Amino acid sequence: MIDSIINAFESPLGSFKSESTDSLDYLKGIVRKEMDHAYLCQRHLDMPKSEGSLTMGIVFSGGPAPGGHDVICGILAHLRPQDQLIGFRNGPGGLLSGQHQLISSNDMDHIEGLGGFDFLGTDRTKISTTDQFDQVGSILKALNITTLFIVGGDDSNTNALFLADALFGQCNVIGVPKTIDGDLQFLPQLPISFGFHTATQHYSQLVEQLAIDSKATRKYWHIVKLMGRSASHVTLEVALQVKPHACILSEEIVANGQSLMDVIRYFSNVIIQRYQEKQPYGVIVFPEGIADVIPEFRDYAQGRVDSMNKVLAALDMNPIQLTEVYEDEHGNKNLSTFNTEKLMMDLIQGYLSQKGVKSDAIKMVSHFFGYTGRAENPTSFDSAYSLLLGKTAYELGLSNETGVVVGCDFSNGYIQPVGVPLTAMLTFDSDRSRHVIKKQLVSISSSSYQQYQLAKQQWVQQDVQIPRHQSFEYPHCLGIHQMEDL
Ligand code: FBP
Repeated sequence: MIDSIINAFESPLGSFKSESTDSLDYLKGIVRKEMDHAYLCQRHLDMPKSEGSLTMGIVFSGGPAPGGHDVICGILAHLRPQDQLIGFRNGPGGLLSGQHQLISSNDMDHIEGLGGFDFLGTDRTKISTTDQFDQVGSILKALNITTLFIVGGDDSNTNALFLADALFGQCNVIGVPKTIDGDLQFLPQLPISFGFHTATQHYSQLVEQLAIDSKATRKYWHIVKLMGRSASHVTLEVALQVKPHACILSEEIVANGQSLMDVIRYFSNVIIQRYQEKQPYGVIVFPEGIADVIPEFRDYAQGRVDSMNKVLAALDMNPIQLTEVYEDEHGNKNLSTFNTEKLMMDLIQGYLSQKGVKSDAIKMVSHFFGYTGRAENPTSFDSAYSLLLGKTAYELGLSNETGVVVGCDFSNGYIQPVGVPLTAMLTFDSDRSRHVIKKQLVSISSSSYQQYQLAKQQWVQQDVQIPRHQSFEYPHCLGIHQMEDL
């Protein structure tokens, strides 16, 4: 598989064609009108049409993800002598204020295969007002940039589409799919963003190391929160690899209508079962996103502490005070900095002592694995995939496409780079009263979720084994990995 991705990267530059001759018209005023023309851009092997020189811009947007530097290298590796690439520093905020630098092929020596986004930096500024579009338009014009690559997730690609619409005819805007959360998807043409595989491999290793340590010392329960804001793809992928003794996903909580007490009871019962079997240790895993779906946490995040304090009172625990909860410009809450892992640990401890488990019988340590996964050097898969995404973004630029995000269809057994029209991914968000690109959550009818549900009961009694499990060479969601029996 990785060889096929590399071959696609090394093949000569091709061109992209939309399925209709009026392809470039589909975007005009699209966000204001209806999105009834959404043509997939298919790659062809003939050379791109644009023969003149091109100045292109690139900006990282949102949280870092491993592979961003390889996206740049993917462009640089194919850059024609007459073209140039300008990088905007510090994300969309830096784009708005025109912070830029020329990127040369010499830069590849330093950044290829390097994790993080620190070569250019990033931020989460939302670009949505007419003034902002005009501002970006004049900065791009001054630099003679006629193609802009926005490397980002759902919010950033929402930015990309609105900007493509506003700058139609002046500058093409092309998205490159990034996010460790794995929630930017459009099946089958865009099954995965870069960064997801590396982050989940990184977290899997850390969680497995806790499992190994706890098995050796038989002393601690490790309560682990994993990054992944709305969707639980990260936790699901880690769980399928490491098989923690207990795990819960946000989508599972919603599907089962579970309350905070239901979740505490579930975790505590696993601990009690293992305690009775003389295994007073283990690993519990959950995503940070549970804070957005468990009703008591949601209330808490919205500044209401009563329902949380009712649960605490029921467990004979002291009430808590509100900590600061804020939202970024796109409406995302700071769930990573929310100390849910510690709170969950205390709640479980409270429940156990109510059930008569002595406080020294079960010792717990809480953990949060998040930011480090975004800085890890990309896996072979992410590195090859990001290079291909960069090359494909460049080909789309040469083909004069706009309002598309780079995709790659793996579903037919071969690698098919495509351009996915961002309009096809839009949805109306009634909470925010605007069109946005929808985050794709874990589907409870997906085969990964079904496997997880079938297996998790068995994990309660299982410990890590020697020899260790094989790490997933490819993201599980692509369905092309060799999976051991669960
Ligand atoms: P993106 O969607 O921008 O890729 O970011 C995802 C993420 O890593 C989430 O998993 C996490 O909740 C969030 O970023 C943390 O953001 P911040 O860096 O603003 O604390």
